[in-house]
Amino acid sequence: MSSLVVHSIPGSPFGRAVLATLVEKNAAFRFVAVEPRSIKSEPHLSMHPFGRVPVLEHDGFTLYETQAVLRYLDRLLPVPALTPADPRAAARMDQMLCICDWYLHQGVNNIIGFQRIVRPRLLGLPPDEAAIAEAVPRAHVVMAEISRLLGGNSYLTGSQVSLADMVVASQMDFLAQTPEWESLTAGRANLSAWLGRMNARESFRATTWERVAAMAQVA
Ligand SMILES: N[C@@H](CCC(=O)N[C@@H](CS)C(=O)NCC(=O)O)C(=O)O
Repeated sequence: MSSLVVHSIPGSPFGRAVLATLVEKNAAFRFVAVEPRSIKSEPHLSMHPFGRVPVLEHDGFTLYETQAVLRYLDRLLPVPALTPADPRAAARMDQMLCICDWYLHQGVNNIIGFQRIVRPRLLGLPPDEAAIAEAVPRAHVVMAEISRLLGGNSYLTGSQVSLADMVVASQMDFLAQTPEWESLTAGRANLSAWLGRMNARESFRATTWERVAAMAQVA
């Protein structure tokens, strides 16, 4: 059995970034499903004191925070490299990872994605339309900037896939399941084309919500 263990919730975009990275690396791993209602209590808090997912365990080493986990995996499993060698492309990757944490997730996906998908699907509650409406202008700013930085490249840092694509595409594919997606990508065809490219990769086909839920059942 693999010594790499990912604890996450099926459907979690941050969790998906870790799982997709492991698939890109062709690494064996085990998936442990975390029950959403139990993440703010023990035993999960012993692994992640902030009560979130994902968490990686590797031979007694426990790590949380997706960026840290991805960089660890990229050093641990260096082939194929998911950090560009070129300093400017690497800087773009770092920038995209920060944009994802600070602007795409915070204030956009944790509002629109949460209200549209998580609340109805996992909590059985209706979306808060006012919260969504308030987040949409921020979402346009984020989408415009990611579209501008992507430009005519195949991937976010150039012609090769990187950790930035793993993280941003996981968030974007979540947002793509909401009715807001159409207006958010209007006039930004490069974003939809890039997400299509990402979704065609084995790493993304293997880590859809349904496929991760199925992993949880056999773990
Ligand atoms: N900064 C954390 C964010 C992780 C995060 O927010 N995960 C979400 C799921 S995608 C979560 O655990 N949400 C539960 C909550 O906020 O209570 C990371 O990069 O891993």
